Amino acid sequence: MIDKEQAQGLRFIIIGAGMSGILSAIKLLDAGISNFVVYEKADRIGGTWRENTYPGLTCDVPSHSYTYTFEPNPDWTRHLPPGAEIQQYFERTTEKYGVEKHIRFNQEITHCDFRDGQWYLQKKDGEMDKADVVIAATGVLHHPTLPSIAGMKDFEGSIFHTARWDHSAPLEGKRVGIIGNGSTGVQIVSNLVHRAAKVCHFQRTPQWIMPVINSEFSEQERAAFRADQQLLRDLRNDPEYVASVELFTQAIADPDSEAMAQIEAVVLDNLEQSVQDPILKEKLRPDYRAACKRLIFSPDYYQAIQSDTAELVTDRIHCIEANGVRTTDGVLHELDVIALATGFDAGMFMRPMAITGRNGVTLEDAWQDRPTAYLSVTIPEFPNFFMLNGPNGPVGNFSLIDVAELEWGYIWQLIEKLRAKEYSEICATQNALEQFDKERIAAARKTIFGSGCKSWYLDAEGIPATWPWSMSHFEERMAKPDYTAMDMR
Ligand code: NA7
Repeated sequence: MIDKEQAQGLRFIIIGAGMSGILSAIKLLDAGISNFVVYEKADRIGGTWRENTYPGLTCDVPSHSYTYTFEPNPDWTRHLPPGAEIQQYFERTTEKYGVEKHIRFNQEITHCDFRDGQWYLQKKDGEMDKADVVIAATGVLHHPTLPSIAGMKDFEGSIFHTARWDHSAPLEGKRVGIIGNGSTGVQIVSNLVHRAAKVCHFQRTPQWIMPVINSEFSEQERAAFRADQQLLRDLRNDPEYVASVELFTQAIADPDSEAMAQIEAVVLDNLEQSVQDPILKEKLRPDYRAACKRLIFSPDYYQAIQSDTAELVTDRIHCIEANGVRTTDGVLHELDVIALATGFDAGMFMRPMAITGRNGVTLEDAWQDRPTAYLSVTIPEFPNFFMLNGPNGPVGNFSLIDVAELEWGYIWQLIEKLRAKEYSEICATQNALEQFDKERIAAARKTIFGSGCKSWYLDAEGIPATWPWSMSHFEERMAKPDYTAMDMR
């Protein structure tokens, strides 16, 4: 039994008040720990769900699975949760669990330095704080990538990245250009074709589209969920969804599997059946394998792009001019608004924070070749510094909440060793990371992500940066730390 006084002696700092930072705070409070703060650079919680507010924003994971296991939500209105509802869910949950009073808003951490057994954190305003344990819950996709297209500054209408949506720009009856056709661009186009006078979708590379039904939960169903928690638990643990994640991750790991053949057949059939015009169909047909880029789950994109208000533009963009986008065929696509759905710099993780671990080792040293972390949560020479949704974890068409909860379970077991004062510094050994990296990279090259396409899953060398094995394997690895892989002092 850990002495309460002793345990309270450890001070925790969580960086980031998004999905995984809130999770960490709730878990600490649940364990009776209140000696912590959450630093958040923005003025509200929510992370990616705070920053993205574009029209049509939807999570492509089923609502009841994109939910903390301990906080089921009877009020989801649709099978796939709209972004605004997710933001509200996190706000409600933050309040319910009393996390808010631990959060320091508008406080960006710029430096973390490990000295004399403690982490010293410096904020942008120069103020310092210190902690025994740091949880980096800084998110994955939060640094927008702006394209370098000539003339962007000359555009006389509104132009912005989709994660910085300018809600003052009118859309109704306007001519809107969307550059990029990842999940973001596809969701925006599907929404805007019903509102704008014209939607030009600029596509550089076609995408495979997985059909999905996004039906509403009726008021009756929601009342039933409110009345019976078991119904919600059943939905959360829906065996069909759980099996589909396992099958999907197995398919990613083995592109020659029957599971991958099934995925390929479904997306191909979707294209063949949904798009009538043979010329448009060929423009939309990818020349790489399904799921190589993150699959787009969409109930209505093919319908949207065939509507009278939509135009798919596949000629390369030459430049942006005062009145629109000029493509290399010489055509000027006249526009009032341009949304840059051009994605994010997925290799940033905690950066631009400058982090220096034991013996002066910097994060830039540690990540010289690529962002890496042992089992995605710990880096050698960065003792008591743990990451949620860090590099090399599972990513794909499934819930990152589940991934963060599994990672927390692992991290917590390490923290318990610190709380019990068995050790004062814990991180992965260099050997463990090297071995993990070797095995991970060899497997990652063979995954579908490495089968010959460009995507945000790839690192600077073109190697998939993700967990290359099945979800059940990740669960096994997260269940109990392998202490021989840990440098514990
Ligand atoms: P993605 O999936 O990274 O998509 C970015 C899109 O932007 C993609 O279609 C790119 O084309 C396109 N792009 C990027 N730069 C340019 C330039 N310069 N010109 C034309 N087109 C360009 O980002 P999303 O925001 O859609 O989704 C990110 C994730 O958020 C998503 O996977 C979910 O996990 C949630 P390309 O394919 O590279 O030819």
